[in-house]
Amino acid sequence: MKLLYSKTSPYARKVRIIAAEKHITLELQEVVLAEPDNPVPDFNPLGKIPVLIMDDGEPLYDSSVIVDYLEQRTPVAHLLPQDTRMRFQVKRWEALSDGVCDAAVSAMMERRRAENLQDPSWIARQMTKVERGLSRMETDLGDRSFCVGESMTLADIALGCVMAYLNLRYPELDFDKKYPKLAKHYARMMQRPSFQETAPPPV
Ligand SMILES: N[C@@H](CCC(=O)N[C@@H](CS)C(=O)NCC(=O)O)C(=O)O
Repeated sequence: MKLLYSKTSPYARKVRIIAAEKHITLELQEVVLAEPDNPVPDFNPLGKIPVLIMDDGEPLYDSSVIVDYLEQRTPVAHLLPQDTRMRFQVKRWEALSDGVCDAAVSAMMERRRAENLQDPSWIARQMTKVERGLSRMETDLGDRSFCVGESMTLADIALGCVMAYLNLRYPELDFDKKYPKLAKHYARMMQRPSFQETAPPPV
């Protein structure tokens, strides 16, 4: 199986961590989305990464679909609880984490436009989603070690990818200081090889 990815994509990192935790080997193909002839649209009409190309050539996207596929592929290291209520709590953490990333990515794209073309109200609207999401997660995590239950799940992985991405793209906002429980959680996750091996390079 081949994963189209970039080193800074938080969604692709989530998939790479899940694969590492479940001992699933993925062939990695790094792509540059800014290059007009990048292969991603051939596999995902939305032109987004990650895309998983399965052994028979069929592509899977988006990241939450790929995660479900990897989870069902092997019983090694279950990252979604069997209990239905807990399972949907984990999926909600994933949705909130991905949604915070969506808003952060959207604000970042707007900030990259020429200054006279930027819409500050759009950036503010997206960053409000980021702050509301982080604030909810800080409250919900509290002083617990894991987002849901007593062991690591997809929720912890998705949350960890958010914090790293925000620190990479918005270092000046010092989210670690504002959300210390989330920062502590990320530091704990970073003790795992799967997190260390997939950490985004400094930009
Ligand atoms: N919901 C998608 C989001 C993926 C996404 O937005 N990826 C970004 C890279 S971090 C991307 O491919 N952006 C290119 C674009 O939107 O055209 C997922 O979870 O896979």
